[in-house]
Parts: sequence; structure tokens; C-alpha cells
Amino acid sequence: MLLLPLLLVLLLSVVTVASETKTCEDAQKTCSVITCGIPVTNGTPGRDGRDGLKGEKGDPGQGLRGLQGPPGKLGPPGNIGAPGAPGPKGPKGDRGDSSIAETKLANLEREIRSLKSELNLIKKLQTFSLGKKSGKKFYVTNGEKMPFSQVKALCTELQATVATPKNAEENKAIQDVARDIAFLGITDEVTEGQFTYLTGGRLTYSNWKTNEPNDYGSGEDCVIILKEGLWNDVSCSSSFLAVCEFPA
Ligand SMILES: [Ca+2]
Ligand SMILES: [Ca+2]
Repeated sequence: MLLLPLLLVLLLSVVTVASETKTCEDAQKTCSVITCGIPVTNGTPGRDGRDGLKGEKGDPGQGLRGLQGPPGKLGPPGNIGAPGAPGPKGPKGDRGDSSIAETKLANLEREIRSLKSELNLIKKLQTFSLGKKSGKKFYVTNGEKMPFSQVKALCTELQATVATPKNAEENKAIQDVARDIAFLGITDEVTEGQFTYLTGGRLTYSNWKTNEPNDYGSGEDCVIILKEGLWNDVSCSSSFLAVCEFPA
């Protein structure tokens, strides 16, 4: 029963508020057209508005461009760079130890061959009788007699020359070794009457017997040393002792 008076009060309040609102609106409409009785003074200016939107970029200026300035100072050195990529693979190297070993072996084989050759020579020399040394020469004989061509071949095989006296001392040494008639390394086979050494060159010493050389008979182009040490020209096909000469 109490609700009814309360509703009535609320309804009355709403009607009162509505009538007051209407009165105010009417007053505003009237004042905008007609000057109201009360004088009005201007208010203080309002605050500045917000900044407007940014404008478009202007055209470039027309002033002269200045000269380019000098280059600046060198900057500090940069940091050390990272290591580069590995280079390409190098060419194949020389052969290793096996090559050196082969070279050494080849040298040894060559030395052995040389020693064998030397040994053979010594064996051949042993077959000769004891020789005789004179100055820088050494004379040996095997006591055999043979034609001059064979004497030359024998001495050549021994890597020697046919005995060739170039002074009285050497002539005596050959005489002592031979103890018999022996061929000398001297002939006039190239030019008759002009005796030369087998090793080349005109005679620098001679010990001819009287009336020799005489190129007797069909010709005598080889030379022998007689038992007394004198020389005579004889036929090269005759057989006499072989005496070879070595450097001492
Ligand atoms: Ca002659
Ligand atoms: Ca003669």
C-alpha cells in the first residue's frame, strides 16, 4: 500500500524537470536573435590550435654550389681480415729416397766395373817381367818377340805406349829392361826418312848407330834398340822384344 504514494511522488518530479528544461531552451533561442537586456563583454582569446599537416617539399634553392673541399685525413687501419681460402694443390714433388738409393746403387755398380777393369790390367802386368823405372816413366816387357804391329796392340791393350826414350837416361832404362833387341815407339811410316814418335811429334833425342838409319833393302820404317843401346831402322814385320812404357 506504500508503493502507490511513492510512484506518485516520482511521476511529479519528472513532470517538473521537463517543464524547467523547456523554459531554458526557449530563453536561448530568444537571446540569439535579440539583444538581451544584460551587456556582454568579449572573453579572453582561446588557446592555440593544434599544428597543421606537414606541407610538400619546396623547390631547391638557386645559389651557386661551393667548390669540393680537400680529401680528409686517412682513417685508422682496418682490422686484419679473416684468412683466405686454401690455395690449389701444388705439383707433384721429386721422387723420394728410393731415387737416391737407385743413384747410389748405379754409382756402386760403376765403381765395381771400374775396379774389375783395373784388376784385369794388374793381372796382365803381372805376366810381364819386372819393369824398370826412369824418371816419370816405367818400362815393362814380357820377354816375347813379335812384329811391330803386335807390339803396338799389346801396349795399347795395357793402356800403355811402346817404349820411347827421349833422353839418354830413359834409353839406358829401356836397354836394361830389354837385355835384348827391342822395338821402340818410333817410325818413318808417314814420311820416309822423317822419324816421329807414335804419340806424335818429331824426335827430340836419338841414338843412331853409325850409318843408320839407312832404309835398307825394300825399306826400313821401324826402329829397334840394340843390346849396346844404339838404334837401327829395320823392317816393321821383323820380330823383336815388346817393351811397353807407363807413366810412373
Ligand atoms: Ca824408312
Ligand atoms: Ca837400317
